[in-house]
Amino acid sequence: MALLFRQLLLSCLLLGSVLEILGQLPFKRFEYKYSFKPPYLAQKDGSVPFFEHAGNAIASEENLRVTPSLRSQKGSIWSKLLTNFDWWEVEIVFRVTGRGRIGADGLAFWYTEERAVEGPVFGSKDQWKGLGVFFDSFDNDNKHNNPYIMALTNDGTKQYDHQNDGSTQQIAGCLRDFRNKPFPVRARIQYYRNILFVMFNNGMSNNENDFELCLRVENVFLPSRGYFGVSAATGGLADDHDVQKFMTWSLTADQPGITSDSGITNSEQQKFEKEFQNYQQELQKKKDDYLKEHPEAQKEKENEEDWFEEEQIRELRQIFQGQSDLRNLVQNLARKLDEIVGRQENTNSLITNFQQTAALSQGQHIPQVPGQVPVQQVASPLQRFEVDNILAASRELVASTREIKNLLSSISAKQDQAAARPVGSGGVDVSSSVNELKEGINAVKRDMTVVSQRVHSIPITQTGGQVACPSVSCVSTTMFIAVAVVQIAAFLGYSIYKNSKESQSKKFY
Ligand SMILES: [Ca+2]
Ligand SMILES: [Ca+2]
Repeated sequence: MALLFRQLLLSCLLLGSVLEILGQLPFKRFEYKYSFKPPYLAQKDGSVPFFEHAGNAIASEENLRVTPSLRSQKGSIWSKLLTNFDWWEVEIVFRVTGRGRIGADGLAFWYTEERAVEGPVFGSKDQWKGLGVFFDSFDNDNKHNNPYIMALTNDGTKQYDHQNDGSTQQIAGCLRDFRNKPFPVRARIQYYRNILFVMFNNGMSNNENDFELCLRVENVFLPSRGYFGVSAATGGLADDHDVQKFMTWSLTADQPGITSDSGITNSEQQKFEKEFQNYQQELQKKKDDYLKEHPEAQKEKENEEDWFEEEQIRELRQIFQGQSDLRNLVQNLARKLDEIVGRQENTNSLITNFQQTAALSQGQHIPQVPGQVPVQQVASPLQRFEVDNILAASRELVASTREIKNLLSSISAKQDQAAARPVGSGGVDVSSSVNELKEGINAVKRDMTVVSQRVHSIPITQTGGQVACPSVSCVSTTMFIAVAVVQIAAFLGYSIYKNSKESQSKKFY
């Protein structure tokens, strides 16, 4: 009960906070001048539009290798333009890969007043003014807490404490492994109304929206305008640090173009969109031209991936994809179950409230609201376990009815048997035989009496003073005994015949 109540309370709180968040959700606008992504991330000359990369960074069509996996490398890429919006969200899609179990040093995202100055903090300048979000691979302080993600703000006075992995300087952080993942990892860094959010997708699934919260800090005050940058460094150990996408959105409280607070109107937005489309078309045209000139390049590119995928890796990838799909399915199921449970609990609480208020307001609860109560009763959803109980009970009922039926039919069958079975092996049959015997004997007696009466009633004809036998017929004693014996023998024979017939018929049962 307490658990149920707690769940209910939690879901209510969650709903409340979701509604609150929905009310506060900013409007997003993609800022292509602060973004890069494939295809055609880099142009023919190796430059990235609106960005500038430096150090050991190499740009290709598909990604930007901030550092290759060589010792003591430093590389960076910075937006050329200063931001022209207050709040923003940046999503970086990247990979940190190395052959070793441990890698170094890490990758950093920057939003700073200054740009493109090489230095010791993941390849960039120390004592920065603004925000750094570090993906620190190497465990300098040996606390077994790396790879680690952390956010550090700096007003230009603090020096990064490399030896302790900046553990005392961070404003927040989370322990997440981002090295050697099957899919690119993603970090979503949002700065809106002085709240800093970092969401992280650990690249264990190919679901692009599989983000989890890494950190959330309130009252973060960053320079109102700044440059975006990414830098990376390697040390004695080395990883490849590859950025595949860097996407920026400006965030506003009001829908752009409707109010003038953000200074952006509908026409401006359309202008930007058109400009972006033109740019994309131009880029596409140039690429197509290039491919026309070098058709072999396209083929090589297409086949490259097949060449590099070994059989084992492909198998592993397929297994992993299967697992990921399963995981997604399970996650979806869990989400749906939560949803259903939440809905049921909400409905239950509503019904309980309704019943309580109805009971409190009036003693005559049901007729008071004739239209609603039956509807509520009909609509009241049963708990899952209640439904199960009812089903189990009905199953039991059916089973017992069946048993009773079987019992009844067997009883009636036995009755029929008993009725059809004329003689059993018990004393009843013997006594009936005895009775029949007695009756037979009685009949014989009666016959004898009748005969003797007849004998006595016959008029005596005197022949010389002697009583003579009647002339008609006169039964002698031997004759009488012989008749009696024949009768008894006949009766016994019939009796034996009857018994043998019964025993034959019993064999059928
Ligand atoms: Ca470190
Ligand atoms: Ca550490």
